[in-house]
Amino acid sequence: MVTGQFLRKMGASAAAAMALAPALAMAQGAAVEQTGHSMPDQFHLQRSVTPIMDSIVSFHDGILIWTISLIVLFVLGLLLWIAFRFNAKSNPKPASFTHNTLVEIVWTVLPIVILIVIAIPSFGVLSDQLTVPDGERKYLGSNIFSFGEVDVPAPELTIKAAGQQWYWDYQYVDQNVEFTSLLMQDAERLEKKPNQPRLLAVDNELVVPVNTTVRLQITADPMGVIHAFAVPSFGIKIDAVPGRLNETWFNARETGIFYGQCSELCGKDHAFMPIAVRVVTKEEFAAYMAAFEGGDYAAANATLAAVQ
Ligand SMILES: [Cu+2]
Repeated sequence: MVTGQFLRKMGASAAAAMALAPALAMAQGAAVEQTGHSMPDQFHLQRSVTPIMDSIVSFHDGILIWTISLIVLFVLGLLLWIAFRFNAKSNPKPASFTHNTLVEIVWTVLPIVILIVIAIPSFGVLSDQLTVPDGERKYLGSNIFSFGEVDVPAPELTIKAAGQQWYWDYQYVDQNVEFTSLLMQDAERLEKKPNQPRLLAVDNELVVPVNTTVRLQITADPMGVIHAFAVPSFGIKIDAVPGRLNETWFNARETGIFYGQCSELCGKDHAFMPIAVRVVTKEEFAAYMAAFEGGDYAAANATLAAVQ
Protein backbone atom coordinates (compact mmCIF):
# COMPACT_ATOMS: atom_id res chain seq x y z
CA MET A 1 0.00 0.00 0.00
CA VAL A 2 1.49 3.27 -1.10
CA THR A 3 0.05 5.24 1.83
CA GLY A 4 1.60 2.79 4.29
CA GLN A 5 5.02 2.98 2.63
CA PHE A 6 4.93 6.73 2.70
CA LEU A 7 4.00 6.87 6.37
CA ARG A 8 6.81 4.50 7.30
CA LYS A 9 9.24 6.66 5.39
CA MET A 10 7.93 9.72 7.14
CA GLY A 11 8.55 7.94 10.42
CA ALA A 12 4.92 8.27 11.44
CA SER A 13 3.30 5.69 13.63
CA ALA A 14 2.22 2.67 11.64
CA ALA A 15 -0.42 1.82 14.22
CA ALA A 16 -2.03 5.22 13.86
CA ALA A 17 -2.00 4.86 10.09
CA MET A 18 -3.78 1.52 10.40
CA ALA A 19 -6.51 3.16 12.44
CA LEU A 20 -7.32 5.90 9.94
CA ALA A 21 -6.67 4.32 6.54
CA PRO A 22 -9.43 1.63 6.68
CA ALA A 23 -11.96 4.20 7.85
CA LEU A 24 -11.11 6.39 4.87
CA ALA A 25 -11.11 3.45 2.48
CA MET A 26 -14.48 2.24 3.75
CA ALA A 27 -16.11 5.63 3.58
CA GLN A 28 -14.80 6.07 0.07
CA GLY A 29 -15.55 2.55 -1.15
CA ALA A 30 -19.11 2.62 0.14
CA ALA A 31 -19.96 5.96 -1.39
CA VAL A 32 -18.25 6.06 -4.76
CA GLU A 33 -18.33 2.54 -6.17
CA GLN A 34 -17.40 2.59 -9.82
CA THR A 35 -18.35 6.17 -10.50
CA GLY A 36 -16.20 8.84 -12.02
CA HIS A 37 -17.90 11.67 -10.15
CA SER A 38 -18.65 12.70 -6.58
CA MET A 39 -21.61 11.11 -4.81
CA PRO A 40 -24.10 12.42 -2.22
CA ASP A 41 -22.61 12.19 1.29
CA GLN A 42 -19.21 11.36 -0.14
CA PHE A 43 -16.32 11.67 2.23
CA HIS A 44 -12.72 11.87 1.03
CA LEU A 45 -11.37 12.52 -2.47
CA GLN A 46 -12.81 11.02 -5.63
CA ARG A 47 -11.60 7.53 -6.54
CA SER A 48 -8.14 7.49 -8.09
CA VAL A 49 -7.53 5.79 -11.43
CA THR A 50 -4.10 7.24 -12.33
CA PRO A 51 -0.60 7.19 -10.79
CA ILE A 52 -0.71 10.96 -10.20
CA MET A 53 -3.99 10.78 -8.31
CA ASP A 54 -2.51 7.88 -6.27
CA SER A 55 0.30 10.18 -5.18
CA ILE A 56 -2.14 12.98 -4.35
CA VAL A 57 -4.22 10.59 -2.23
CA SER A 58 -1.06 9.34 -0.47
CA PHE A 59 0.04 12.89 0.18
CA HIS A 60 -3.37 13.76 1.59
CA ASP A 61 -3.82 10.62 3.71
CA GLY A 62 -0.20 10.49 4.73
CA ILE A 63 1.17 13.83 5.75
CA LEU A 64 -1.65 16.35 5.33
CA ILE A 65 -4.34 14.66 7.41
CA TRP A 66 -1.94 14.14 10.30
CA THR A 67 -0.60 17.67 10.19
CA ILE A 68 -4.09 19.15 10.04
CA SER A 69 -5.47 16.90 12.78
CA LEU A 70 -2.59 17.51 15.20
CA ILE A 71 -2.76 21.28 14.70
CA VAL A 72 -6.54 21.30 15.23
CA LEU A 73 -6.21 19.24 18.42
CA PHE A 74 -3.35 21.40 19.71
CA VAL A 75 -5.25 24.65 19.12
CA LEU A 76 -8.40 23.17 20.64
CA GLY A 77 -6.36 22.16 23.72
CA LEU A 78 -4.92 25.66 24.05
CA LEU A 79 -8.37 27.23 23.74
CA LEU A 80 -9.83 24.95 26.40
CA TRP A 81 -6.86 25.53 28.69
CA ILE A 82 -7.22 29.31 28.37
CA ALA A 83 -11.00 29.22 28.74
CA PHE A 84 -10.89 27.14 31.94
CA ARG A 85 -7.61 28.08 33.55
CA PHE A 86 -7.49 31.81 32.80
CA ASN A 87 -11.08 32.98 33.07
CA ALA A 88 -11.79 35.79 35.56
CA LYS A 89 -13.04 33.37 38.21
CA SER A 90 -10.13 30.93 38.30
CA ASN A 91 -7.50 33.60 37.66
CA PRO A 92 -8.65 36.74 39.48
CA LYS A 93 -5.23 38.39 39.31
CA PRO A 94 -4.10 38.44 35.66
CA ALA A 95 -0.41 38.52 34.75
CA SER A 96 0.80 41.90 33.54
CA PHE A 97 3.57 40.93 31.05
CA THR A 98 2.95 41.58 27.32
CA HIS A 99 5.80 39.72 25.55
CA ASN A 100 7.60 36.42 25.73
CA THR A 101 10.49 36.20 23.28
CA LEU A 102 10.87 32.43 23.46
CA VAL A 103 7.18 31.79 22.74
CA GLU A 104 7.27 34.25 19.84
CA ILE A 105 10.29 32.54 18.28
CA VAL A 106 8.61 29.14 18.66
CA TRP A 107 5.37 30.24 17.03
CA THR A 108 7.28 31.75 14.12
CA VAL A 109 9.77 28.97 13.52
CA LEU A 110 7.47 25.99 14.07
CA PRO A 111 4.96 26.94 11.31
CA ILE A 112 7.89 27.53 8.94
CA VAL A 113 9.21 24.04 9.66
CA ILE A 114 5.72 22.54 9.20
CA LEU A 115 5.27 24.35 5.87
CA ILE A 116 8.65 23.14 4.61
CA VAL A 117 7.85 19.55 5.62
CA ILE A 118 4.58 19.79 3.66
CA ALA A 119 6.09 21.69 0.72
CA ILE A 120 8.92 19.30 -0.14
CA PRO A 121 6.77 16.27 -1.06
CA SER A 122 4.16 18.51 -2.71
CA PHE A 123 6.79 19.91 -5.10
CA GLY A 124 7.55 16.34 -6.17
CA VAL A 125 3.89 15.66 -6.94
CA LEU A 126 3.62 18.95 -8.83
CA SER A 127 6.66 18.21 -10.95
CA ASP A 128 5.31 14.70 -11.70
CA GLN A 129 2.01 16.23 -12.83
CA LEU A 130 3.67 18.72 -15.16
CA THR A 131 6.40 16.55 -16.68
CA VAL A 132 5.09 14.41 -19.52
CA PRO A 133 6.67 10.92 -19.31
CA ASP A 134 9.44 10.05 -21.76
CA GLY A 135 9.50 6.37 -20.83
CA GLU A 136 12.62 6.83 -18.71
CA ARG A 137 11.84 9.20 -15.88
CA LYS A 138 10.55 7.48 -12.75
CA TYR A 139 7.35 8.93 -11.41
CA LEU A 140 6.28 9.58 -7.82
CA GLY A 141 9.87 9.14 -6.81
CA SER A 142 11.10 12.57 -7.63
CA ASN A 143 11.45 13.86 -4.10
CA ILE A 144 13.05 12.85 -0.82
CA PHE A 145 9.74 11.68 0.66
CA SER A 146 9.25 9.09 -2.07
CA PHE A 147 5.75 7.69 -2.62
CA GLY A 148 7.19 4.61 -4.31
CA GLU A 149 8.33 4.75 -7.91
CA VAL A 150 6.14 3.98 -10.88
CA ASP A 151 7.31 3.39 -14.45
CA VAL A 152 5.18 5.30 -16.89
CA PRO A 153 5.51 4.67 -20.64
CA ALA A 154 5.99 7.51 -23.10
CA PRO A 155 2.75 9.02 -24.49
CA GLU A 156 1.06 7.25 -27.39
CA LEU A 157 -1.63 9.85 -27.89
CA THR A 158 -1.73 13.64 -27.80
CA ILE A 159 -4.96 15.48 -27.14
CA LYS A 160 -5.45 19.22 -27.18
CA ALA A 161 -8.33 20.64 -25.15
CA ALA A 162 -9.33 24.25 -25.74
CA GLY A 163 -11.63 26.11 -23.36
CA GLN A 164 -14.32 28.09 -25.16
CA GLN A 165 -17.10 30.33 -23.87
CA TRP A 166 -18.55 28.00 -22.54
CA TYR A 167 -17.67 24.50 -23.64
CA TRP A 168 -14.62 22.45 -24.56
CA ASP A 169 -13.15 21.70 -27.98
CA TYR A 170 -10.97 18.62 -28.30
CA GLN A 171 -8.45 17.71 -30.94
CA TYR A 172 -6.55 14.45 -31.50
CA VAL A 173 -3.44 16.30 -32.57
CA ASP A 174 -1.54 13.62 -34.53
CA GLN A 175 -4.69 12.37 -36.26
CA ASN A 176 -5.74 15.97 -36.93
CA VAL A 177 -9.41 15.42 -36.08
CA GLU A 178 -11.44 17.50 -33.68
CA PHE A 179 -14.86 17.80 -32.13
CA THR A 180 -16.86 19.90 -29.70
CA SER A 181 -18.22 18.70 -26.37
CA LEU A 182 -21.29 20.45 -24.95
CA LEU A 183 -23.24 20.10 -21.74
CA MET A 184 -26.27 17.92 -22.33
CA GLN A 185 -29.41 19.81 -21.35
CA ASP A 186 -31.77 18.04 -18.95
CA ALA A 187 -34.54 17.11 -21.38
CA GLU A 188 -32.07 15.52 -23.79
CA ARG A 189 -30.10 13.87 -20.99
CA LEU A 190 -33.20 12.27 -19.48
CA GLU A 191 -34.04 10.87 -22.87
CA LYS A 192 -30.57 9.72 -24.03
CA LYS A 193 -28.36 9.33 -20.94
CA PRO A 194 -30.72 9.10 -17.96
CA ASN A 195 -28.13 7.47 -15.71
CA GLN A 196 -25.46 10.04 -16.28
CA PRO A 197 -25.23 12.85 -13.75
CA ARG A 198 -26.99 16.18 -14.26
CA LEU A 199 -24.67 19.06 -15.24
CA LEU A 200 -21.83 16.60 -15.94
CA ALA A 201 -23.18 14.61 -18.87
CA VAL A 202 -22.06 15.92 -22.28
CA ASP A 203 -23.14 15.17 -25.83
CA ASN A 204 -19.68 14.05 -27.03
CA GLU A 205 -17.32 12.53 -24.47
CA LEU A 206 -13.56 12.70 -24.88
CA VAL A 207 -12.61 9.10 -25.74
CA VAL A 208 -9.23 7.71 -24.67
CA PRO A 209 -7.73 4.21 -24.43
CA VAL A 210 -7.13 2.49 -21.07
CA ASN A 211 -3.57 1.88 -19.77
CA THR A 212 -2.15 4.37 -22.23
CA THR A 213 -0.19 7.48 -21.45
CA VAL A 214 -2.01 10.47 -22.92
CA ARG A 215 -0.30 13.82 -23.38
CA LEU A 216 -2.82 16.55 -22.69
CA GLN A 217 -2.29 20.01 -24.10
CA ILE A 218 -4.55 22.64 -22.63
CA THR A 219 -5.29 26.08 -24.01
CA ALA A 220 -8.21 28.46 -24.50
CA ASP A 221 -9.77 30.40 -27.35
CA PRO A 222 -7.24 33.17 -28.17
CA MET A 223 -10.04 35.76 -28.08
CA GLY A 224 -11.51 34.25 -24.93
CA VAL A 225 -10.91 33.97 -21.22
CA ILE A 226 -8.98 31.74 -18.82
CA HIS A 227 -10.52 28.36 -17.93
CA ALA A 228 -9.07 25.38 -16.10
CA PHE A 229 -9.24 21.73 -17.09
CA ALA A 230 -9.80 19.49 -14.07
CA VAL A 231 -10.62 15.78 -13.70
CA PRO A 232 -10.43 14.74 -10.03
CA SER A 233 -10.10 10.96 -10.57
CA PHE A 234 -7.08 11.61 -12.83
CA GLY A 235 -5.48 14.13 -10.46
CA ILE A 236 -5.52 16.80 -13.17
CA LYS A 237 -6.10 20.51 -12.67
CA ILE A 238 -4.39 22.86 -15.08
CA ASP A 239 -5.16 26.34 -16.38
CA ALA A 240 -6.41 26.86 -19.93
CA VAL A 241 -4.90 30.21 -20.89
CA PRO A 242 -5.54 32.01 -24.22
CA GLY A 243 -2.37 32.04 -26.32
CA ARG A 244 -0.54 29.58 -24.13
CA LEU A 245 -0.17 25.80 -24.30
CA ASN A 246 -0.02 24.07 -20.93
CA GLU A 247 0.88 20.44 -20.78
CA THR A 248 0.05 17.57 -18.47
CA TRP A 249 -0.63 13.85 -18.83
CA PHE A 250 -2.57 10.91 -17.48
CA ASN A 251 -2.61 7.14 -17.73
CA ALA A 252 -6.00 5.74 -16.65
CA ARG A 253 -6.07 2.13 -15.48
CA GLU A 254 -9.86 1.63 -15.58
CA THR A 255 -12.50 1.93 -18.23
CA GLY A 256 -15.55 4.10 -17.54
CA ILE A 257 -16.59 7.73 -17.69
CA PHE A 258 -14.73 10.18 -15.49
CA TYR A 259 -16.10 13.67 -15.05
CA GLY A 260 -14.54 17.00 -14.35
CA GLN A 261 -15.45 20.66 -14.57
CA CYS A 262 -13.96 23.97 -15.58
CA SER A 263 -12.18 25.11 -12.44
CA GLU A 264 -11.41 28.74 -13.13
CA LEU A 265 -14.31 31.17 -12.75
CA CYS A 266 -14.65 32.12 -16.41
CA GLY A 267 -17.97 33.84 -16.96
CA LYS A 268 -21.69 33.31 -16.99
CA ASP A 269 -21.71 29.63 -17.99
CA HIS A 270 -18.65 28.60 -16.01
CA ALA A 271 -20.74 26.01 -14.17
CA PHE A 272 -22.08 24.56 -17.42
CA MET A 273 -18.97 23.42 -19.30
CA PRO A 274 -18.33 19.96 -17.86
CA ILE A 275 -15.58 17.58 -18.91
CA ALA A 276 -16.44 13.92 -19.51
CA VAL A 277 -13.60 11.55 -20.36
CA ARG A 278 -14.61 8.10 -21.52
CA VAL A 279 -11.89 5.49 -21.05
CA VAL A 280 -12.39 2.50 -23.38
CA THR A 281 -10.38 -0.63 -24.18
CA LYS A 282 -7.52 -0.30 -26.68
CA GLU A 283 -9.50 -2.30 -29.27
CA GLU A 284 -12.53 -0.05 -28.90
CA PHE A 285 -10.33 2.99 -29.20
CA ALA A 286 -8.64 1.71 -32.37
CA ALA A 287 -12.05 1.17 -34.01
CA TYR A 288 -13.24 4.58 -32.85
CA MET A 289 -10.15 6.33 -34.17
CA ALA A 290 -10.19 4.49 -37.50
CA ALA A 291 -13.74 5.72 -38.13
CA PHE A 292 -12.92 9.23 -36.91
CA GLU A 293 -9.85 9.49 -39.12
CA GLY A 294 -12.11 8.60 -42.04
CA GLY A 295 -13.64 12.00 -41.32
CA ASP A 296 -16.97 10.86 -39.94
CA TYR A 297 -17.42 11.76 -36.30
CA ALA A 298 -20.92 10.29 -36.10
CA ALA A 299 -19.57 6.97 -37.41
CA ALA A 300 -16.75 7.10 -34.85
CA ASN A 301 -19.22 7.64 -32.03
CA ALA A 302 -21.39 4.83 -33.38
CA THR A 303 -18.51 2.36 -32.84
CA LEU A 304 -18.93 2.83 -29.09
CA ALA A 305 -21.73 1.20 -27.14
CA ALA A 306 -24.10 3.86 -25.82
CA VAL A 307 -23.52 4.61 -22.15
CA GLN A 308 -26.78 5.68 -20.62
CU1 LIG B 1 -14.41 27.90 -18.04
